[in-house]
Amino acid sequence: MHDGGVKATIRPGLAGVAAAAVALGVAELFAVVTGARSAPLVAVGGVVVDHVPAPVKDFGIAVFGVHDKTALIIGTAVLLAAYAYVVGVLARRRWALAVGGIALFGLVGALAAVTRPGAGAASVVPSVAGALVAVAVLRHLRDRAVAAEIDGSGTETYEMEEGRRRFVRDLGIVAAATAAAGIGGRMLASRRTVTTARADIVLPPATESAPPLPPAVNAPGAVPYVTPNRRFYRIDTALVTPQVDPDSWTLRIHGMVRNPITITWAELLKRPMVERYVTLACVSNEVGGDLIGNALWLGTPIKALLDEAGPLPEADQAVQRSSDGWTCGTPTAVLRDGRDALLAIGMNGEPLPVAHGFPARMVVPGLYGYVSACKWITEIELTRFSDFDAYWVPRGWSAQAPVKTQSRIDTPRDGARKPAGTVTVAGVAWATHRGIAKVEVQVDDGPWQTADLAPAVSADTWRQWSLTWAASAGRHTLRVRATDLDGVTQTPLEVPPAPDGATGLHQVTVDVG
Ligand SMILES: Nc1nc2c(c(=O)[nH]1)N[C@H]1C(S)=C(S)[C@@H](COP(=O)(O)O)O[C@H]1N2
Ligand SMILES: [Mo]
Repeated sequence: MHDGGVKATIRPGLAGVAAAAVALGVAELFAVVTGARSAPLVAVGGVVVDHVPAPVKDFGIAVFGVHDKTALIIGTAVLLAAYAYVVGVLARRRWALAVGGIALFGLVGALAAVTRPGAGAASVVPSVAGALVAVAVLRHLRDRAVAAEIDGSGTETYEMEEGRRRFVRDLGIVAAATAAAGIGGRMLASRRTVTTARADIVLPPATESAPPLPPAVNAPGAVPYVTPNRRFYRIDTALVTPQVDPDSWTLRIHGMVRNPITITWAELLKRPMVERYVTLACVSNEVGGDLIGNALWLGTPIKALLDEAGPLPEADQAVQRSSDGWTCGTPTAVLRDGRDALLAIGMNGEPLPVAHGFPARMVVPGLYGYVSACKWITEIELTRFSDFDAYWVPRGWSAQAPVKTQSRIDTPRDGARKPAGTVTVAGVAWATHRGIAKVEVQVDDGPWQTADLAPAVSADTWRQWSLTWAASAGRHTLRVRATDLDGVTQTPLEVPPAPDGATGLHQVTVDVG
């Protein structure tokens, strides 16, 4: 048996990867104390999220959905493993260089962590501790790996075999320690989440209830008028969901105001609370996409709070800031024009789910989420559009973005097969805050046929629509368009989501017969 050049790099390489893994595990443990966002993988991932170049228009644009984030963390981990492998190989002959490699890793993690919004000096601790542990572990495993190598004579000795056994054993111990640190860190961190605080909350009764729900379209395959929380789309830049304890939460309204105010959770609960159905839409929604949902929100009208603070006349932008430093800017005038712009604490009868902004978020009818719907909100700063660009603006998105008139076919699905005869075509249409006046469906190149509209509780929600179609055998294309209450019909012109929302008509192809 020959233990030649290949294995001579494999063992040190594995030692490097193991050292990196245990470093991350140890960092995770320290991050229990210093905050989840100070863990190096999350901190570096956060920096990457914030610096995705604006021209990368097809990647994650104005959105980081749940999947983008998982992909980012896995991608970062794979890159790190490759780096650690090289450091491990270096450690065999050029120890100082390997230590330099680890120091660089620690430095990058520490720098990322300490520059994240809300970070303090302690944020460097997980990266530094991880790097120190990595040096010790790598040194030990490297010695084991070297002892397991065949020397120049090429003959295998009992010592070498024993050395290999020891290497494998110690690698196993390191792997177990990594898993223990990682899992332990997770378990400890989950005890520090706000899930328990949320479970203890009793929402105040609404001082004004939402109108009763109108009869809905219940065709099989139709999307319900109210989106259940667990099915509500989730979009944000947060790699770890912010944990904001209501007991220490405050909302500060400041900047260009006559009377800066700060309210606590207890004070918020004493304010008038209205219940409103409002449809929330993401600017990154493609035509026919599902980054939209309708919920019953419980919240206090933000207008009254702003009025107390007294924005100066020049303050045309209300910048909302979340606990993790994300910002969005809403025209001050929109928040005060009488629409149901809410500082919301309840969603479909429950406290806000943590992923949807617990304990408090903004909901503003008529504007895309990235310019209005700040989750985990802690601050509203009155300023001017000419003085401050919120998070997505320097990344190529419009500073102002009312929701465009859109419609979607939910049933039949694209590519469906249907027997000839009567087929119910149904979907939703929205022009939030303007309201939907009409929905029409076109089969192939036929005339536009007017669909039935379900009643909506207000202009601030989407409307369900349906149409009975006498389907003949063959392949058909169904197309939908909506007209809003301003009389404007949805444009067939196709534009992508950037910079201020996609347009075009949704269509599905159905095989009948
Ligand atoms: N703190 C914070 N709030 C945020 C975002 C974010 O990245 N961070 N994204 C916004 C965007 S782009 C949208 S579309 C909505 C989505 O809200 P939801 O996840 O509750 O559906 O939240 C908005 N509020
Ligand atoms: Mo969004």
